[in-house]
Amino acid sequence: MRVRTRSSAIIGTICLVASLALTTASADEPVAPRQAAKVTLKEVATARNPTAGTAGPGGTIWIAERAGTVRALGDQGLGEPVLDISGDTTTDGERGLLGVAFDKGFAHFYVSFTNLQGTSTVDEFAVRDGKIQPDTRRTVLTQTQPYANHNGGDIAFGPDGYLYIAFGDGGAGGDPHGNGQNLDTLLGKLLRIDPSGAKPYAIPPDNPFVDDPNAKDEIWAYGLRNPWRFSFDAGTGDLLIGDVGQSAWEEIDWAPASSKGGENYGWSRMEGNHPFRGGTEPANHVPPIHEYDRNGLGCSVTGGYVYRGTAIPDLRGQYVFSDYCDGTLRTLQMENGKVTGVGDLAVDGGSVVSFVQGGDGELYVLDLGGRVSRVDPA
Ligand SMILES: [Ca+2]
Repeated sequence: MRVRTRSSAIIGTICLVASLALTTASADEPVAPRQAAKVTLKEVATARNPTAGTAGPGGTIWIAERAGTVRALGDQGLGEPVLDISGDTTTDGERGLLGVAFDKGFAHFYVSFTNLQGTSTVDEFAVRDGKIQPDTRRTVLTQTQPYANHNGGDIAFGPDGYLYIAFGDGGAGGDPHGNGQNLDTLLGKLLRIDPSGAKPYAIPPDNPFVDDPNAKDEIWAYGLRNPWRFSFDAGTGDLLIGDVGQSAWEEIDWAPASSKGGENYGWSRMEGNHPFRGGTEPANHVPPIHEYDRNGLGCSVTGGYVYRGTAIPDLRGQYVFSDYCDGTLRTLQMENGKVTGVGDLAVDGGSVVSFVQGGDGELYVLDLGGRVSRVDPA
């Protein structure tokens, strides 16, 4: 039995915890609640344990299924697999096919999965005329995993044209290897690479740690536990990360489009805004823009997207996210990286494992149980 809390659509103005050096403790002006968006979930397909998706060529949505297949959703529904790597992955622990992405112009398709040894792997395929070219497959990047959980695995191209890869801290519990704060490992990080710049990939010259011999050049941001889903705001270019908490606090992290990278999101010295197991707050800690505890709102945050579609005008500019354990679709209203209102859309997406943003900006919700739903106006 899942514990569920239905909050009112707009809880109202909230003030962020003002305990952090980066936060100015000013009395925020109250913000008038906006008209709550009225939505419904329109089931558009049933997939087999969908885990991730991305906008594809020709207005399609490409859906990754955990066991290793990818299928395209179009006007005729969900087609036969356009890719099958099920012989190269397993679904034990938190493993499987975990992320998919196209580069600009749909020239290449990328898959992020754990291989038969559990190693996180990002592979590339060339795409011609909207079709994957299987014989062009190559491995871009790998990362061995000490445990079967916290693989992260989401991938997406940023507005800068670089490929971002999210990796969890390696797993077990409490980050036993201290990977989150260790700049000499790719675990517990958000990476930024240029897969077209060299083989297997190039490092963007303005990555934040390229001049630090003790830090991996791929790192864009660090201090992450299990950044299961992240996205870029299609309107502003801002980065939003849903970082799954250990046992107490689920969080949403944020960086502006103008960021030069190098953000330290705190794990495992901090869980959300709270010192973790006696940890001290890093001086450069970037606190979450939003956190919630596990007293009813869920147990594992699923990051989503800032809505930039046209079908639901009242939802425009709001960040839509959910929780795997409580599939209520929730919203953040934001101004310049500050949350000015939290609410929910009063619809249940099931075991929400991921969101997908269509090429038209409309949002889809993936229920690991199979349902693929579009967020439609009610
Ligand atoms: Ca954090």
